[in-house]
Amino acid sequence: MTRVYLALGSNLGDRLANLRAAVAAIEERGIAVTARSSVWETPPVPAGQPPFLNAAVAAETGMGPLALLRELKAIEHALGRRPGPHWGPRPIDIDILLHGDERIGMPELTVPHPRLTERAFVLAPLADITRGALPCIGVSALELLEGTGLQGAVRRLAL
Ligand code: A4P
Ligand code: MG
Repeated sequence: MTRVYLALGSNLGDRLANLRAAVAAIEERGIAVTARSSVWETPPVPAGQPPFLNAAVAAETGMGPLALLRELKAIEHALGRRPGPHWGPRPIDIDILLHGDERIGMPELTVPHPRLTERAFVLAPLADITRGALPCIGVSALELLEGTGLQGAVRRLAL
């Protein structure tokens, strides 16, 4: 079994229901969720679209990275995600942040997630469920979050 960290984001429809449905679907597909962050309200990047709710979960899975990506894409589709503009509004986005200590650089999958270290909307939830140095990265999510200078822009909604 491998410990993975997933980032979830929604800025269309019932955002909280979308996040909850995504976590339920992840578990239904046999990916055992072991920790979940608070829900955070975050300004959209880039601006000009509705604000996001973001969260992160830790999970244990026997799936390899590509099999996991396929499952997550199927969940996104089942929850109403359809191809749209890159970085455009979406009911649900599920990204693989980390997959054990694997480094992957394929056209369809980059792990650790390439923008992980610079995004408060990823790091604030990730800091809820991790302590100490992140695998592959060697720095804690909290330190990275402080480094963004954007801590004040994201807001914790619920524990
Ligand atoms: N892909 C490559 N690496 C990964 C990975 N580690 N995890 C590929 C998941 N997918 C990965 O993703 C496009 C392709 O990236 C996938 O087909 C997969 O093969 P997508 O989800 O279809 O499209 P996207 O989300 O628009 O692109 P991307 O690159 O995932 O965007 P980001 O960087 O995730 O940005 N602002 C706030 N506040 N909160 C957000 O959650 N999210 C985005 C999306 C932009 N702004 C945001 C938020
Ligand atoms: Mg994505």
